[in-house]
Amino acid sequence: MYAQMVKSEATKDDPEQLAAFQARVDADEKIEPKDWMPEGYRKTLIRQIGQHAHSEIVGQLPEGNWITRAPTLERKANLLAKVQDEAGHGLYLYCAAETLGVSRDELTEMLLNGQMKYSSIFNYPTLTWADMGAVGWLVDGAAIMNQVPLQRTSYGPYARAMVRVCKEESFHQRQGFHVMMAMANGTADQKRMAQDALNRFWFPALMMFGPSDKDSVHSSQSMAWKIKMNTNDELRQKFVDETVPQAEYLGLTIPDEKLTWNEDTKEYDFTEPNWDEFFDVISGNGPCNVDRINMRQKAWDDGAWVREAMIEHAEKKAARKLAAE
Ligand code: BYC
Repeated sequence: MYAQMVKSEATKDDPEQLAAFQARVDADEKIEPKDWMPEGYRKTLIRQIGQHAHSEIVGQLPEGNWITRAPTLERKANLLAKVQDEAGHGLYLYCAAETLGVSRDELTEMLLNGQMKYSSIFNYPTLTWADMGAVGWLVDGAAIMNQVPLQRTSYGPYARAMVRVCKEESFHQRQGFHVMMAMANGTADQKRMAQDALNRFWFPALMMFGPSDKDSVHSSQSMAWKIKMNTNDELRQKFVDETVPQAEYLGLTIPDEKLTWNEDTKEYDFTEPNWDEFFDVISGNGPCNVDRINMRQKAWDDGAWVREAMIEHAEKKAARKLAAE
């Protein structure tokens, strides 16, 4: 079922149709839901948009965990709004995926039975309030780095969803940085907590961009179709280059002894994340994978009566309309 729906495969499409499609993509024309598209293009989009939507929804869990424990009313209101925004992002993205002929229920089932992935980052726990700063600063920061170019992606509904998502993510990144500033300039204990959060989230944030280019299975085809605009390593490098000065401004130390400015490349040299850990986490063995999926399963089960009531209501309404005609 999953293989049929989202796994890319050697395409059997007509070469002329394929060439015409590629010419449209190369000319930066947007592909819209009713346009002809190669089956592999459709499946790749369902996989990527679905995974992105799931990440937004699962991503609410580590932060939602801190709403009741925010240190001030203002911080609580900000965090509440941020988590609510993530729900909205998930909904725009599920809607974009639905235009490709997959239902939200099917996508959710594939998340719950392990056939679809969500971002590796959300399998790490949020242990202290400083983690809310680190998540906003680094996780939303990495998400923006990846998503700003996706506003130019070839599939119209995805590109348009990204415009709004990016506006909100940039607010999220700033609220995270603001929390980090308060902690880094606070008491010695607060500064220690901020440093500890940076230590724990740095390498997982670098992993968000995906495996190194040599191990990325989808990049070349996805980039040819403009489903992806940059390679994983390009975006990771950009993230490091932009984030290092921010850490310096905070007076915090990036936990990488090899981090050095390279005068020749005009980029930072840095240590790669532990890729064995990354592959282990995306195979379901990270610290919080089981908890996250159990929470989503519970929410899905608890919401069943609402979905059923909505469908029944819609069916009754349609029957009444039909009877009146
Ligand atoms: N986590 O060939 P590759 C957010 C998988 S969070 C889990 O390079 P691709 C947010 C990949 O799926 C960010 N799995 O793949 C922020 C593939 O496995 P399958 C969500 C990962 O797709 C704050 C395999 O590894 N954003 O928004 O070309 C609060 C090989 O990788 C990861 C998006 O999803 C990972 N980090 O490139 C709330 C952005 N990396 O599917 C929410 C859109 C790789 O063959 N997505 N894998 O079994 C993308 O840009 C791309 O899908 C990726 C991966 C760059 C993530």
